[in-house]
Amino acid sequence: AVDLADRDRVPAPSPMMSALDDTTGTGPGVPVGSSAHGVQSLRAQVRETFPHDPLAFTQGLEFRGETLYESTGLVGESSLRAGPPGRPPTLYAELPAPLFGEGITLAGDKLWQLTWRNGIAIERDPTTLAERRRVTYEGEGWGLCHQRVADRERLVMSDGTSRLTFRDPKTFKSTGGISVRQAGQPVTHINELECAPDGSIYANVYLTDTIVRIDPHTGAVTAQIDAAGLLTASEADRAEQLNGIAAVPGTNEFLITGKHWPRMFQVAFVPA
Ligand code: DDQ
Ligand code: CA
Repeated sequence: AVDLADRDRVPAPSPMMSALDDTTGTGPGVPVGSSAHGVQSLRAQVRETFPHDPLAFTQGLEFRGETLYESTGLVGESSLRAGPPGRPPTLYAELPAPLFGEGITLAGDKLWQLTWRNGIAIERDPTTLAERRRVTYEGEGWGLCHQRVADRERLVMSDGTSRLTFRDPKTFKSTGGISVRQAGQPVTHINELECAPDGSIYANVYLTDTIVRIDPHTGAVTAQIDAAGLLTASEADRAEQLNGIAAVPGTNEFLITGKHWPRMFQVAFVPA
């Protein structure tokens, strides 16, 4: 069973975390103005667009340097790709049936890739994508990200519920977790994750065009981001859900896309 006590510690988000928060003078987890639950309303402002493989059923997205890593799902179509954003991947690994690929994250010299209902996480070499070993876990695998903490590190994993499980990046063993809540209510279907440089966790909410920003100490949603309307109507007809968020290194911006989307969007989260 997952121990929900937050035994891990992460530093409080930096007061300089992003220009966005300067609009309120507060950071994640701090109530904004007189709003009862301190949830900021933000929207995704497009700064740049990139092509995206419309055959990719996107399940995980993360940058390291100038390399974008993307995992895809569906049985018989699951993969892991890496390369410059918007270009054909320079590295490609298949994930054969019956595995259904899900979230990925990089942690030092390891890349972890989840599977949906197979109960298997795969450790790979990020420089070649070669599989090193497999570990098992209970429950479903959805999103994954990696946080550097002052003197240690942890993985954060979602499973389709409101729970985020913390894991040791070396062993994949559970070290605790939190429950994502907004206005006191659990937020379920937490999907692809991004551990941002400011310490907060961003999450796609499955079957919605909403991204939530989560305080990693408490699980409280501190911002709700409306990312609807990025695709044209005809693009949206052929595409599925928004899923996939990656912090763009050296910026306050994010790359976001979706399952079978023909484009990716570099966006800033600005007041709605
Ligand atoms: N998840 O990525 C949200 C975790 C799961 C998406 C599942 C989409 C259904 C595809 C068809 C399933 C066939 C077993
Ligand atoms: Ca991500």
